[in-house]
Amino acid sequence: MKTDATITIIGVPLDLGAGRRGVDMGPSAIRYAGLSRRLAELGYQVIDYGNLVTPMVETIPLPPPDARLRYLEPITEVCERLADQVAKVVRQGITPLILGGDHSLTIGSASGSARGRRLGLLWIDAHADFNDEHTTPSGNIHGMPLAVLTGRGHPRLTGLAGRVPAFDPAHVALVAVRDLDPLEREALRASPISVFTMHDIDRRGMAAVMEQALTVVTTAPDGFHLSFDLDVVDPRTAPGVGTPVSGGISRREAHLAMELIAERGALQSLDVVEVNPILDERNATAELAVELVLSALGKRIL
Ligand code: 5AB
Ligand code: MN
Ligand code: MN
Ligand code: MN
Repeated sequence: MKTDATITIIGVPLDLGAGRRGVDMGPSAIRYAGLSRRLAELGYQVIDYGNLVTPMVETIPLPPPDARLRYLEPITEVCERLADQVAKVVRQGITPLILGGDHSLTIGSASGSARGRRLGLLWIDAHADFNDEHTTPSGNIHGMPLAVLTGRGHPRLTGLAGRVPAFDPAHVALVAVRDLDPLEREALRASPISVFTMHDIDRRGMAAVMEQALTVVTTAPDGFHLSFDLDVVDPRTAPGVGTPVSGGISRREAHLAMELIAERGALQSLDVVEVNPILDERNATAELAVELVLSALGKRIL
């Protein structure tokens, strides 16, 4: 992407897909860390669309304790509006940058970006987010978006791109995963998705893993969508996330991944999700999110 291009920021203060409060404040924290100004310094035209209206958990009925798809209705409604907004921005030739919010929002952002075109999907996350209502241990929809986007899940969610699946699993790569639920693991092993675990990164290095992952997602004809869950970074570096898992990638590995994404020149849209300012230390995770977005959009040290 040329660094004089236009970027539209869309905040999604959604936390209904997560098991705890706080990620609804992620978009504010990322903006507070200087996102717009830093993107403008890099040369981009920046349009901040503001936040989508999202329901607050206190204002809607609590789901039953055994719910398998907690808050399906309000999450679907937010994802529909987000998909429409993202598709509209894409039609104008503008790159959408979506700020989360919990990871269920990517059902909307990635589906909207994939409307009318064939994109790859690069998922960088400690988790696979590959559960459905039968495999989930929590009922939380933020553990399901990758399954939904590759065609497995509730029909209200799988169809938002205008076709099912929104993404061909042969064009999907999952990077730096280290925490899988037992049934989710079985589903992932049976799927054609290209999975690069922390073990692969330890053995082969981030550069080699990312080159291969990027080759997978750029076999799609129209570029790719990036979904970046901040919990992929080690919690010592990124403490402000809802579901921390120790043993994550370093700050430099995260930057390298983003720099290699920029070098490919095929990124069409991106989201950064799961920043939880309540659990953060002096906004460090939101600041890291900004730095990583800049690297993904072409910032160079020299
Ligand atoms: B995240 C878990 N697999 O399904 C589940 O942060 C955690 O978007 C999901 O990656 C974590 O509830 C979702 C246990
Ligand atoms: Mn995660
Ligand atoms: Mn996730
Ligand atoms: Mn999380």
